[in-house]
Amino acid sequence: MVRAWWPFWNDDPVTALDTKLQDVYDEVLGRNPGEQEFHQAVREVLESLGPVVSKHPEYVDAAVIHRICEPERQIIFRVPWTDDRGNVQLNRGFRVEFNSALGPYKGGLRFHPSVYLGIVKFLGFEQIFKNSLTGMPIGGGKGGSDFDPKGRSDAEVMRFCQSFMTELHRHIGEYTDVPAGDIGVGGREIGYLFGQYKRITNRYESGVLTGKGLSWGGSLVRTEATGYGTVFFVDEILKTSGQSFDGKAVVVSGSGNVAIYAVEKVHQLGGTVVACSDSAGYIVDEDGIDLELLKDVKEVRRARISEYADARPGARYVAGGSVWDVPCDIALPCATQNEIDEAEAVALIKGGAKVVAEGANMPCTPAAVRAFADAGVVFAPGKAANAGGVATSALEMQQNASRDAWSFEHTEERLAEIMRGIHDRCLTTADEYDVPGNYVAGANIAGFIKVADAMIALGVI
Ligand code: NDP
Ligand code: 2IT
Repeated sequence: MVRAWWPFWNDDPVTALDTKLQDVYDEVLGRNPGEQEFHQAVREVLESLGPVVSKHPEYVDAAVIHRICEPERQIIFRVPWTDDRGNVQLNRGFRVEFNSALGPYKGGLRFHPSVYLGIVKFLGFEQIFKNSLTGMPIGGGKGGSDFDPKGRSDAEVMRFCQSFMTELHRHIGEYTDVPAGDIGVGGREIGYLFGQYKRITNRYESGVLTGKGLSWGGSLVRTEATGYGTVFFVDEILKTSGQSFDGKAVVVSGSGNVAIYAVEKVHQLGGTVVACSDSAGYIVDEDGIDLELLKDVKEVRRARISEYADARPGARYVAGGSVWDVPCDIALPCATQNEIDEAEAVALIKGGAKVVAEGANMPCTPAAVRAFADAGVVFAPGKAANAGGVATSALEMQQNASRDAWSFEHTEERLAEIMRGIHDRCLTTADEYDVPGNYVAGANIAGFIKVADAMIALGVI
């Protein structure tokens, strides 16, 4: 169960910022009132950039940091649609095209009732640095709607997606902006969105969306990529101390796309996932999650995680509560932002966790990240650890551009290689800036520098 978000850092000041960075942060607060998640994401990056601006004053002189915090374009639109009873429903749609210095805007669409501009901006901001870290030619963007797909029929989801795309189509394109999935948006939604794009534009433009089905331009491994990639990243962390997943107990939060394929890869690498969750509660299965049953409950039946425990002898369901109370060696938060605050971090540390890697975007609050650092828990931020999803989206774009389709083995090997590359880039950069082993600083600095250099090269635009 994920708790309501709490504006913790206002009362709990963290690392002081360099004065020039504080000016940027103050401006971000002033320009974007009430968008707490966006403030949090910006602050987290700025806290890593102190040594960068000392070494490279040109980033401040050219106002690169100021510019990187301001989206290039923000689109907000009305999404009316008709439900199965004939009632007209209304939602709000968003697309924030944050930064295109490295390539077309790239990032997912989230359909969840909590979505508002501040969430889309935090996700779009994170996406800039994540996409940069992948080494692929993709800028950063994000979108979504406050539409709640839960309990809606396929026909309702289709009508919503068609209405959403009726506006979105004029803003996206293979060379402009390439959306994909995120919370509440999977293969079904991408299908309806792609169908409507094709119908309106009369173009079979495969490269306009990623996460497509295999028979209509999708890539093998894209469904698995985020979860697999997170586990590959942890495998690299474990290798640095001569360890592996073998015999390790793992707790995963969520039971959606990222969580399910994280479970699958942990099991393939010899670990045991003993618990996972949804927004209503969590299940504990000491024998290891039965993946086929989990997929049946969540992917086929779209049911609640409690039904897993109903069908599995030996498993138990806990309504509400915190999945982080379950002892483990490795924790993979794969549900949503701010799901681990200080109290959950302390519970994890007490339960024996030695590595925490973010499969979700910003699931750990700053207080949680500090608690992990103080306890010597290795912490891998989402920008690095969950970049496998968007990296494989870029591989899907490559296949679309060359009208090719790669094998599962080849694509998975490319993903593993990309994750190794991100891992090594984080550590090399952390060494270079005298913060050895700090994956947060390594990811933020390496992600930032590539975008900042491109922005300087492209002029004041
Ligand atoms: P899904 O919609 O497939 O699954 C989301 C899971 O998280 C569900 O189990 C859901 O439970 C739970 N969850 C979502 N929102 C909340 C909430 N507010 N409170 C409690 N539980 C919640 O999404 P994904 O697996 O695709 O995404 C999970 C995370 O991974 C997100 O942070 C996303 O941004 C991130 N991510 C996703 C990528 C992708 O390729 N899909 C790539 C990189 C990061 P319930 O069903 O009960 O709502
Ligand atoms: O947060 C993310 O990286 C995603 N939701 C995937 C984005 C993508 O374009 O594949």
